[in-house]
Amino acid sequence: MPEKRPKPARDHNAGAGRATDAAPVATDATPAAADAAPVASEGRVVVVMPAYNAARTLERTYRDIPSSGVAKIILVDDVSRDDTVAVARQLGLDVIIHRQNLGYGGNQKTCYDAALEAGADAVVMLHPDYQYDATRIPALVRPILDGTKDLMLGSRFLGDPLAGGMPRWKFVSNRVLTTLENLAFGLHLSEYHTGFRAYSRGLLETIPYHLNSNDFVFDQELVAQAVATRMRIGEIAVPTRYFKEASSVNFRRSVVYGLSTLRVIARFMLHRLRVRRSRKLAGRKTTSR
Ligand SMILES: Nc1nc2c(ncn2[C@@H]2O[C@H](COP(=O)(O)OP(=O)(O)O)[C@@H](O)[C@H]2O)c(=O)[nH]1
Ligand SMILES: [Mg+2]
Repeated sequence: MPEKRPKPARDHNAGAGRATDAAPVATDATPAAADAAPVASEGRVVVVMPAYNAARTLERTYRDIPSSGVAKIILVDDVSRDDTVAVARQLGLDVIIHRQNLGYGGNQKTCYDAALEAGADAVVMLHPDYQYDATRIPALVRPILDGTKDLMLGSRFLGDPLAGGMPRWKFVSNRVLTTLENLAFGLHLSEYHTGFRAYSRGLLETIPYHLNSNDFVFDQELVAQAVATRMRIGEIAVPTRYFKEASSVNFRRSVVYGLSTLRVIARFMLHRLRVRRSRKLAGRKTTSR
C-alpha cells in the first residue's frame, strides 16, 4: 500500500496525449490538467513503467522521479495480482491495464505505443520495483534531448553491483552475456541487461519492436535492432538496490533468458553477415544516421 508521506506538488501528466484503445488494453488516463508541458523547449520526456505486482515499491519509485523535466508518467499493468493499479491511480499516473497477462516484453510494447502517442521526444523505461535510482533520469535523457544519442542505458556495472546486493550468479552471467554482446555488436558497453533505459522518438519509430518477444529477451532484441539500424548508444552509471521485491526472476527463468539472448546474438550475426536476413533487424524505414 502507498506510504503515508505527503504527496508533493507534481507537474507530471500535464498536457495532451494519452494512450487510447489499442487492444488488448483498457486505458485509464489521468484527466489532462493544465496544458503546459514543462520541458517543451528542449523536448518532451515521458517515463514508462512496465508493471507487474509493483504495489509495494511503486510509490517509492515514483517519489524519486524528478518532477521537473518529465512531462508524463505512464504505467502499464500486466494484470498484477496485487494493488498496483490502485496505487498508481492514487499517485495520479496514467494507467493502462492489459486485459490479459502478456509478459515483460508485451508490456513494453504497450508502453512505447502509449509514449509515442503522448508525443514523447524521449522515452525513459523504468522498472517500478525501486531497483534503479530514478533520480538519475535527467542525466540519462540528456544525450537524447541533445540529439547525440538514440539509446541510453543506465548501467549497474559502471558502479559496484555486488555492493548493491546483486547475487553473484547474476553478476557472472551478466558479465558473460555482455562480453559476447560486445563482441557481436562491436561495442564496449559495461552491460546490456539493465531495466533503466532511455530511447529517442526516432529509434522507437524506426525499430519494429512489435515483432519482438513478449518475454524478457525483448530488451536484448531491442539493443540488437538499435545496433543493426546504426543508432547511437551510450551509457551512464546508475546505483541499484537488491531486495526481495526488486527481483522476482528466478534461476530457471534466467537460464531461459540467457539462452534466448544467445539466440538474439546468433540471429544478429547471421543478419550482419547477410547469411539470413531478419525482418526484426531491418528497421521500419531507412534511417540516414
Ligand atoms: N509484464 C510482466 N512483467 C514482469 C513479469 N515478471 C516480472 N516482471 C517485471 O519485469 C521487471 C524485471 O523483473 P525483476 O524480477 O525485477 O528482474 P531482476 O531485477 O533482473 O531480477 C520488473 O519490473 C517486473 O515488474 C511478468 O510476468 N510480466
Ligand atoms: Mg528488478
